[in-house]
Amino acid sequence: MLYSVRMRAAQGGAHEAGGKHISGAERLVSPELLTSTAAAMLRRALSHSRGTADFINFTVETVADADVQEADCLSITSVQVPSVAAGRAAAVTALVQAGIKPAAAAAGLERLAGLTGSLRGAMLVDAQTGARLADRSDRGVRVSRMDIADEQRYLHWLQRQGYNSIHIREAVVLASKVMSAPGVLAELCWSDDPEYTAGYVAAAGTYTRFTQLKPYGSSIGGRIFFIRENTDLQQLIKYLECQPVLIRVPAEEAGDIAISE
Ligand code: WAQ
Ligand code: MG
Repeated sequence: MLYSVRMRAAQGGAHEAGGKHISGAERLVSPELLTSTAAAMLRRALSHSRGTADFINFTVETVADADVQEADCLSITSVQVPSVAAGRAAAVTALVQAGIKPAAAAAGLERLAGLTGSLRGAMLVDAQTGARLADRSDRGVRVSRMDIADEQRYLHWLQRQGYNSIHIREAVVLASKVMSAPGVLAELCWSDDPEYTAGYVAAAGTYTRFTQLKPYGSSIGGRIFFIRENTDLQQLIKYLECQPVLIRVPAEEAGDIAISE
């Protein structure tokens, strides 16, 4: 049995009462890690660069082992870009390579860049037309009930590639679940943390980081999932929100670690 632990924190009241989203986190942990996981989330919500939360919601639920699916971890590539404009142009190119129509890729980027506040979840966007799908206005679709299968191996794997930030650690797990969903072609994301300018495009097994997708100091970030035509949106949203998924570190890397230890 595992526990799904979810936290969302806001300032100025609950999200549903118009509060500003401060922080959120999703984990899927064994019973012995439940208390420490929840305590770490609480600490995070209370000291966040986006501001101090005055509303914090926790949800803890058991998940039966038989209900858990597995999915492969994306591989990570980093692209240094000289400016936000260059990063955004490179991100659009990566989306087009992933099969998103150029106009839809550009429209998706404009949707993120044009937000006036951060949503709690992701926008779904048609990969052909750039139209927003299943619009839930400022709520979006919150991906939940996912974690890494073997955390120590994952941290080791990340560290060997020079990645230590918690932003990357969490985003790769989220993007790996999203890319395992039926109908998702690609994801575009940048952080809502004002000091964090990097973002990524996930597509076709790869998580491509761009060092600058957002100006320093901006606290508006977000996520867009580009959806293939004829996708059953109800089924997709159910998978993203509810299906428990554990992410496996790539097999050959795991083999390397086993040999070197
Ligand atoms: N499901 C859907 N959307 C989410 C979720 C979720 N579980 N969590 C966050 N979002 C949306 C929400 O609109 C946030 O405002 C936005 O994404 C950004 O969330 O160096 O830190 O947690 O490799 O601020 C990218 C890492 C970090 C780039 C992304 O996102 C790198 C990050 P944040
Ligand atoms: Mg954030």
